Amino acid sequence: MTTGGSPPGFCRDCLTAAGAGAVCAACGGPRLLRHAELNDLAIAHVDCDAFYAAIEKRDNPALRDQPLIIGGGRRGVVSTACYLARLHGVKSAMPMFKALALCPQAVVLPPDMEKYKGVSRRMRALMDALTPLVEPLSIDEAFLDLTGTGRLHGAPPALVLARFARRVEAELGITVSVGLSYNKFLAKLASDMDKPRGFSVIGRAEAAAVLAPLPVGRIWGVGPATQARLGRLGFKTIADLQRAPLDRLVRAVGEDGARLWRLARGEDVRRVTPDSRRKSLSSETTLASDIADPDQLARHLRAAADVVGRQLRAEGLHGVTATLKLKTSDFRLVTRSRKLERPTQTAADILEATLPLLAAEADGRRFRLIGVGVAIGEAEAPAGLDLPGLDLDAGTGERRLKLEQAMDRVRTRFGQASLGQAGLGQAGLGLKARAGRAVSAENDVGEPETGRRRD
Ligand code: TTP
Ligand code: MG
Repeated sequence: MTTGGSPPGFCRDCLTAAGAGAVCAACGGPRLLRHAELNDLAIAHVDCDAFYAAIEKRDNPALRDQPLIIGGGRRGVVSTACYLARLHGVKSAMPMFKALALCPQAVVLPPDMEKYKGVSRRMRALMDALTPLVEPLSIDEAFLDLTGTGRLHGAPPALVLARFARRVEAELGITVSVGLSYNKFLAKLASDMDKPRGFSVIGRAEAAAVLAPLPVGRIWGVGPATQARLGRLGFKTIADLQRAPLDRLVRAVGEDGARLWRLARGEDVRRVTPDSRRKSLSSETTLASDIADPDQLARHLRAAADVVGRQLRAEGLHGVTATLKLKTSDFRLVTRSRKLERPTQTAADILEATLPLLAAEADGRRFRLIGVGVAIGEAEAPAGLDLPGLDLDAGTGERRLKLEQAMDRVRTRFGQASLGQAGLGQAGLGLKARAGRAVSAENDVGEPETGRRRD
C-alpha cells in the first residue's frame, strides 16, 4: 500500500490506497489515513459516538440537526448529549437543569435501553465476524485483537476496521470512532482522540511523545483520588512519570508504581480477553430425607435463593432468568424457568419468580433435591454509571437490594449465624454454591462504590 516515500494509507471513505495527495485520488474525499506503522498494528478500541443520541437521531430524522439530550428520569441527569449539544457545554452526568440552562433549545428524550441494547448486540455481531478476540467494555465499546487475521480478511487490521466502521454506518445507522495501536491502553486512548467518526493510530515510534503532555489522570486506572495524590508528589503530566526512575515511583506510590512507570512509557501487557464471564450461578441441596411438604420445600428454596443472591452481589453480577430445579425421589429431574422482572442481585426477586413454579410442582410428589439457579445477563446499565434508565423501575428492586446488602454487612460483621438463613433456623443443611466459590460479602464492606471509572 506504500506509494513512493509516503507512509502506507488508504481513504476511509472509499477504502482505496492513498496516494501522496492531500485528498483521495479515487473519490476526492478528505479522510485519508496514513501512518508509518499502519500495517503493523492490530489492537483496536472501538467506541460509538454519542451512542444513545445517535440512535435516536437515526430513528427520527427530524432530530438530526437539533441539539439532543438523552436523560432525565428521577435523578435528572444527562445520559448523553449529541455533539451539537456538546458545543454548548452539555456533558454526560450533568444535572438536567444545568444542561438546559446551557442549551435551552435542546430536545430531551428519555433513554430506551432495550433499543440501545439491541443496537449493541448487532454491533457485537459485526465485531465477532472480524476476530474471536472481542472484549466488550460497555454497551457501546469494545477491544478487538486482530493479530493474525490478515489472511482471513485479505487485508491488514487497519483496513478491516475502516471497513467495519463503514458497515456500522450503513447497517446500524450510527458512527463509531476507532483507536488502533499495539496495546489496549494506547488503543483506548487513541479512539478518544479524534471523535466523532474518528480513526486514530498510535505507533511504537510516537507513543511516549503522545503520552508525555497528557495529565496522569488519562492513565488507565488512575482515578481522581490517585491523580490528586500523584499531583502532590509532583507527578502532574505523564511526562513527569516518564522522567522518574522506577525505584522512586515504587517508593512513592507502592506496588502500583511499576505499573504506572510502564504505562507512562506506553507499555501494557494485558491481553484482549473475550467475554469469559460466568454464564450462570446456582445453589442446590440434596435433602436428608425426601420431602413432599410445600412449605418445607419453600424454605429450602429460600435458602438456595439466598445463597445465589449473595453470590450475585459478591461478584457484581445480575441474574436475568431463574430456574427451579427439583429431583424426585425416583431421580427424575424437573427444571422450570422464568424470566425475572428485572436484572437482579436479590434473593427476593429470585423467589418471586420461583415460588410460583414450586407451588405448581409441589403436588404431593416427594423430592430428594431442590435448588435454584440464575442465568447471568446484563445489568440495566454499565456499572458505576448514573443511568436514568435504571430509574424507571427503581422502587421495589432497589429497596430489596438495599435490604439484602444491609444483611450482607451484618453477616460480614457478626458472622453467618447472626441472621440465620432466611428463617431456616438450622445449620448444616449442606447448602453448597455449585459455582464452587465460598460466598463472601467482601464487596459490601463499607459504602457501595459509586462513580467508578469504566476503564
Ligand atoms: P460513552 O461512550 O461514554 O458516551 P457516548 O457514546 O454518548 O459519547 P462519546 O463516546 O462519543 O463521547 O457512553 C456510552 C453511552 O452510555 C452513552 O451514550 C450514554 C451512556 N452513559 C450514561 O448513561 N451516563 C454516563 O455518565 C455516561 C458517560 C454514559
Ligand atoms: Mg461512546
